[in-house]
This record gives sequence, C-alpha cells and structure tokens, in this order.
Amino acid sequence: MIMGLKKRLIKIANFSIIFLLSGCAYYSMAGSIPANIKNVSIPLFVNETSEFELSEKLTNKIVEQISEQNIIKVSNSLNADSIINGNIVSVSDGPYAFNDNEQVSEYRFSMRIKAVWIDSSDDEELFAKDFSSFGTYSIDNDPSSDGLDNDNDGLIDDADSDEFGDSRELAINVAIDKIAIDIVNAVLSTW
Ligand SMILES: [Ca+2]
Ligand SMILES: [Ca+2]
Repeated sequence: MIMGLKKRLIKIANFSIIFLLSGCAYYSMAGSIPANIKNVSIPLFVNETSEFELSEKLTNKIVEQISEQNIIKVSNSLNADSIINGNIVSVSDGPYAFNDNEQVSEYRFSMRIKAVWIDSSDDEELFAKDFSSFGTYSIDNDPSSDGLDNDNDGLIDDADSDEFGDSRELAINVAIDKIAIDIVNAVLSTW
C-alpha cells in the first residue's frame, strides 16, 4: 500500500520535472502580440554561408516552434499581417575543449543570424535582432556512445533516439534548436 503510493508520488514528481523542463524554454505564453497581427509568414531564411541545408532546417524549426506554441498563425500568404525575414550571417567551427595532451577534444559549431519581424500594415519593425548559438561535438567519438548528453535533453546515448550519426551534424541541430527558441521568445516578448 505504502510502496504503491510511493511509486505513484515518484511518477508524479517525474512528470512535474518533465513539465518544468519542457515549459521553461519559453518566458511566457501568447498574449503579447500586437492586436492587429493575426498571422506571420516566415520565408526561407537567406543563407549567407556555405553550410549546406542550414536555412531549410532553421526556417522549418522556427515555423514548427511557433505553430507548436500556438502563439500566432503561420501563413504562407504574401498578404500575411506580418513577416519574419532572416539571414544566416555566419557559421564557424573552433576548438572548445582540450584533453590532457593539449589536443582538441571537443569543437564548437557556432552560428549567427539576423532576424527582422515586420508589421505589413505599416512596414514598422516589431523587432530587429541578432541571435547566436552553438553546439559542441567531438571528431572521433560516436554520439551514440560518447557518454555525453549531446543535445541536452536529459537522455544519454542509447536512451536517446536523436543521438546517432555524425556528431557535427548533431551539434548543428542543437544550435538550430537554441536559435529557434530564442526567436520564438523574441516574438513572445515584443510587447
Ligand atoms: Ca540527449
Ligand atoms: Ca551521446
């Protein structure tokens, strides 16, 4: 009887932690968007770098996050109430951590973007901001067995279906996810 209750309490506690983790990425819920703006169009971001497929991935992630959070409708129309234009300005790979022999053990993929959210009715800028983020990776370790939580979601290696394949690719996805969250937060905190 007591054991059963204990188990249930642990279950509830775990559930609350998951709720907190998934909820804390955003500062607030919808309600701060200017009243005249009912939808937003998000054209493919301009990729000024030579990194392959980056703007498709980033733009899709932002659309997905905005739709998922139910903040504002995403529209494909040219006549949308507002538009978010973005440019991927730069990406870079640099040393991040060193081992005992002072050799690089982890690298950092960094990206920088500019995004402008425009009210179509008067061409007013609702925000114009720079965003940057990064993800780390090791060259010789397989992300599915490196003992690291590569994407910071609390699941490690075999326990995480996202941790496989090319570790730099994974670092890029981590950087994209972070920037998408920052942009959604910028939309939420505009007013
Ligand atoms: Ca993980
Ligand atoms: Ca891992």
